[in-house]
Amino acid sequence: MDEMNKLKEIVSQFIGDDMNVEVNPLGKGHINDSYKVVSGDKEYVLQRINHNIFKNVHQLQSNIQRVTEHIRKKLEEQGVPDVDRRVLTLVPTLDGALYYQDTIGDYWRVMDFIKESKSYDEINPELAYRAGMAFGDFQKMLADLPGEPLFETIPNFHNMEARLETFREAVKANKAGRLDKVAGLVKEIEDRAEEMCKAEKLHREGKLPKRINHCDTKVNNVLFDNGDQVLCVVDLDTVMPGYVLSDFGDFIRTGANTGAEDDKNLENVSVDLDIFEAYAKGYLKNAVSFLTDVEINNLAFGAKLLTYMQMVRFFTDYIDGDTYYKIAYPEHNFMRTKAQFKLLQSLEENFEKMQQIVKEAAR
Ligand code: GN1
Ligand code: MG
Repeated sequence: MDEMNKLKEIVSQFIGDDMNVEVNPLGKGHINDSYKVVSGDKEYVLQRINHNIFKNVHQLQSNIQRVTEHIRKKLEEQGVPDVDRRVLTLVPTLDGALYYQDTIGDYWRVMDFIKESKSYDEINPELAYRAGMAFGDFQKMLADLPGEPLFETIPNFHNMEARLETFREAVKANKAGRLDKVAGLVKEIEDRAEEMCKAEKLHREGKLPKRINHCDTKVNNVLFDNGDQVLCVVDLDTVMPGYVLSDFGDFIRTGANTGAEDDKNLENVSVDLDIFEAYAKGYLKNAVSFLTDVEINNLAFGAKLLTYMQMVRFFTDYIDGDTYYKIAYPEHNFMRTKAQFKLLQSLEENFEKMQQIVKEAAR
């Protein structure tokens, strides 16, 4: 069976047979494969879940189901109009399951496509302000999720100590033989290691709580409508307990970068303080009521931390021989590493200003 027929056969498990169904690639994720499906006047997103990375698909899907149902209920209670565009909706298989496993063992899921929506890779301060409010609201809505804690879909996902351990093992093993030319950057990582493990330390001391976080607050995980108002946040694979500074930091890492995450021209890469400020104001508008002083005082640190963490993750994958992230060319992970390092340096240079901005925004 060719690839397209295979995709159509998978779609039919969720929506039944449709001879005229259209399936096309969608989005820029580094992990899962996404497709847009059109069947009559209905539109869906089909995704192949990367099972090497999300080892327990059942738990993953159950998290998403709980999170989306909880948010849906809140929105309905608040009388928010157009709820179907304000939260993701999982489409079960015809047998009522939240995912489908095909004959070669791949896992698939389907969601409703959110109509007339768009995402941005680059934004302006006004959009950053709205995105900040959206992520603040997201954390707030999930604060009273009933029942068991959510599963950690990827254990130790934003745990810097664990990430550094994995990094050091990769350096030791030097599997792809790439270490010689990158020794300088290994030192840059080690020089900052202690500072960057501060969150775990604060947590152990009981000073920094874990809350339900999105854990992939990339700028393009926010959907806007045609009038540039936020519809909802998407990509809920990693919603799990974590530090709020992570969610704050990952948005700044992606949304307040004047260049791209993998920019080949490092001159393009730096922090845009106007976007930083707008996001901080929007986020804190909705979140200041439930955050502690320690959380607020560490938001700007979160921007450094998540950039450093992403640098470490790309670098680890490069040293390992590119087994985790999809790459577009052989040195892609190294380019990503260098671009994240450049951003980190810019964040370090501007750290005092960022601290001041957060302080003002929290008033
Ligand atoms: C991955 O696939 P995507 O773009 O949603 C990664 C994030 C990284 C990001 C870097 C499960 O997200 O943690 O920050 O790439 N997701 C996972 O661009 O590892
Ligand atoms: Mg993601």
